[in-house]
Amino acid sequence: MKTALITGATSGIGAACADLFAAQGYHLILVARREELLKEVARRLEDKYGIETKTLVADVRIHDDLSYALETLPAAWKQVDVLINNAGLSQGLDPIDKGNISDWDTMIDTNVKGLLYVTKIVSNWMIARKSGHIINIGSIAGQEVYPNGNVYCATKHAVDALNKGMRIDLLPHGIKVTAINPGMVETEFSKVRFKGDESRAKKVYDGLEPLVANDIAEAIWFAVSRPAHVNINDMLIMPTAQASGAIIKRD
Ligand code: NDP
Ligand code: 8X3
Repeated sequence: MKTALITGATSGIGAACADLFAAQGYHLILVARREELLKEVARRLEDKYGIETKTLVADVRIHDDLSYALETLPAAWKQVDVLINNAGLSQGLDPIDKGNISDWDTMIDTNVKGLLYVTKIVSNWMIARKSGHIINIGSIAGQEVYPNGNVYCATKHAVDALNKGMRIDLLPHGIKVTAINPGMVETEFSKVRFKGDESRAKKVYDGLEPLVANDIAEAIWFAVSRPAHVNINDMLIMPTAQASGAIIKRD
């Protein structure tokens, strides 16, 4: 039986991955901050697929809490086959001179430092077993920069660099590293970016068919299910109606 650890499993891409990996028979370690929602996801998947889960209510930005939650897992649960570094967010969409410092801190702490904190611990477990696969969720925003995307784009460019760096550093240990870089996916992402403003969030997807979270989960599963000698380095997945970060066809 295999185990996947998914950060940001309460909604969007992380929740879709939890469902798809559970359907494939994986046991799941699910990490997020919203306890009730996390437990609900875990209960539903246990009932539906007969798998086992561990829920870790943790904020990936807080190293000590995260580290305690991970390190106190029973030894059998540290045999992680797949790590999906998915927890992440955007806050605001402002020009650099009007940016909010606390938004910048939140994005950098979550998307970059949080990803690093999780990876440091779990990669050591994988190194001990000389096997594992790390999936980093980047973005089109990590391949190019769009107006007012500044700091969010910078964090996703950092994920791109870390993805490449991890692949080099973990090569001697037989660990695969893959970046999955989505364009627009309709999840809670825009609602979070605009701090609960539902109508502004909805406008992001006006007149186009965005990706859905399961499109990305399926791409991740494709990467994970390749034979042992094949690694997908990265994948850029866009809605048909989106040519680049800012070039979008709206009806
Ligand atoms: P959602 O807002 O739907 O999901 C984000 C998840 O991350 C939630 O489960 C949230 O859980 C978790 N999370 C956020 N902050 C923290 C934290 N500090 N500690 C632990 N968990 C956290 O968005 P998406 O599913 O769209 O986003 C998932 C990833 O995909 C992100 O990295 C995002 O940047 C990336 N992405 C999204 C795109 C999109 O268009 N939607 C496109 C390209 C990339 P909780 O609040 O319970 O902690
Ligand atoms: C999230 C999607 O469109 O803001 O990475 O780049 S977008």
